[in-house]
Parts: sequence; C-alpha cells; structure tokens
Amino acid sequence: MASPFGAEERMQTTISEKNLRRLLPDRAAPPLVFERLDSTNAELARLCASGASEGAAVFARSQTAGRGRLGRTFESPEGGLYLSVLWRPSESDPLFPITALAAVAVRRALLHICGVDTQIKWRNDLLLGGKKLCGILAELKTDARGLCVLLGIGVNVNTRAFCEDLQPRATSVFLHTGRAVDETRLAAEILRELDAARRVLSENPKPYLAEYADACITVGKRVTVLRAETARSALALGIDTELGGALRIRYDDGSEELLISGEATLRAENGEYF
Ligand code: BT5
Repeated sequence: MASPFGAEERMQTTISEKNLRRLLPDRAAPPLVFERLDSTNAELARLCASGASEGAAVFARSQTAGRGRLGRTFESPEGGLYLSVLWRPSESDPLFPITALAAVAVRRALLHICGVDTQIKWRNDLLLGGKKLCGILAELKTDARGLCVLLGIGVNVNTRAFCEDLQPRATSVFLHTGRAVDETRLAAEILRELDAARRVLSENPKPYLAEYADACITVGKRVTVLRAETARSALALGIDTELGGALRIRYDDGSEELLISGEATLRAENGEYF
C-alpha cells in the first residue's frame, strides 16, 4: 500500500534504529529495525536459534508475511509498527499472563505517547473506537537454553488505509485522531513498558491483570463461542486474574467454562466487532 504521507513527513515519523537506540541507551539488547521482513516473529525465531538473549527486539517497517493466530494473516503495510520481543521465562514464571501483560504494556504506551485510550478485546486485541488497532501473538518455543516466548505485536500507527476486507474492522492512530505519530517515540515507550511487564511476570502479575480486566470490553457481552465444529451462545462473565486473564463464560444451559486462550474464537452476538 502506498505511503500515507509525503516523503518528507514520512521520514519524520517513520521508525529509525539510530534514534530508537538513542532513546534507550541503557537497554541490554539494542533493538534492530529492518525496512521489510517476512515476519518479525520469524526473524526473532532465527535470532533465537543463534542464541539471542532475553529482551532481543526486532522491528520492521513492513512485513510481507505478517501472521496472526491460527494461521491467520496480519496485514502489515508501511505506517504500522511491527515488532517482536524475546522473553525467556524462568521455570517459576507463570506463562498464562504473558499476553495480558503485553496488552496492558502496549495500551499504556499508546495512552502515554498518542493520548488514545484503547479497549481490550479478549484475548489479544486492542481496539480504538470499536475497531482493531493492535494484535498480539505470543509464540512459545524451546531451544537449548530453555523456554522462549516470541512476543509479536502489530500496531496500526500511521496507516492511512486498509484493504477492503479490513476497512470496516481496522483502524490506526492516524485514522482515529487525524495526527501522525512519531513511531520511534512510540516504539521506545512500548519497549520500556514491555521490559517493565517482563519484570512484573516474575514478581506479581496481579495488578496488571486487574488493569487488563478493567479495560476488557468483552466482559458482560453475549458471545458466540466457535470451535472446530460447534458454535455455542454464552455470556462473558469476567476475567479470572488467578489464571492469567482467562475468560469465564456461562453457556445458555447454565454450564460455565474458563477459556484460557486460543481454544475457541469469540464473536459478538450483536454483530459489532468487540
Ligand atoms: C493477531 O492475530 O491479531 C496477532 C497479530 C500479531 C501481528 C504481529 S506483527 C509483528 C509480529 N510478527 C508477525 O508475523 N506477527 C506479529 P489474530 O487475533 O489471529 O487476528 C488476525 C485477524 O486480524 C485477521 O484475520 C484479520 O481479520 C485482522 N487483521 C489482519 N491484519 C490487521 C491489521 N493490520 N489491523 C487490524 N486487523 C487486522
């Protein structure tokens, strides 16, 4: 997709590796910024295989094969921030809260740098004005050094237009506010917040999970729970902060279930994208 701005304005807002490192002088793993990648998660997996350490961070100005969950595609034109960060949880760290902590971290960074108050759609989307602004994909792997989490985040920042199919459901900070954002400043803040969230994972994720629950608009909604062969109506009751942000739902027959993450897909029954 064409650049949303004139060349000069684009140069001022696009992410720069040199400036990003300048904003994060003490970060143990200096972030890498690529013009274009297949997928930042794929690149991070390659770095991981050659021994990348905790906190390694990869950005791309666009992706040719950005991926979502369950084999879905994440459209990644120029103007978005696409990044992946490596976490190496210790054996005592809980894994369930990781996506929720990342959602809170990115939400905080967007509020601080862009002044936009996003809402969380369980489990891994940030919405703005009812449309998807950000998607998060946490992939778990093991290598010679143990467990690695490839935390992939795509944020529509200065994106001006989406393909026809996404247009009704996707938005960007630019489209919502009419203002172009300095991607380097936002990237630095996202990394700072993610680094803080990484420490929280080892210490006490509860306050972050409470923040996640407060911002989660899925709660209280009627949903259709989709699995391979079935679609069942339910009410989303609440977020379980003990189980890392799992969603408690009640089916129409009165039975309840805790959805941990990707075992089912949710759709709003009133047709809105929540
Ligand atoms: C996600 O999956 O939303 C996780 C997306 C993670 C993307 C990042 S970008 C950096 C890193 N590298 C990667 O290769 N991936 C990560 P999911 O919940 O499955 O949502 C995918 C769905 O979101 C698609 O099927 C579309 O409906 C919609 N979608 C695709 N591209 C979008 C975009 N740019 N903005 C909003 N919605 C989008």
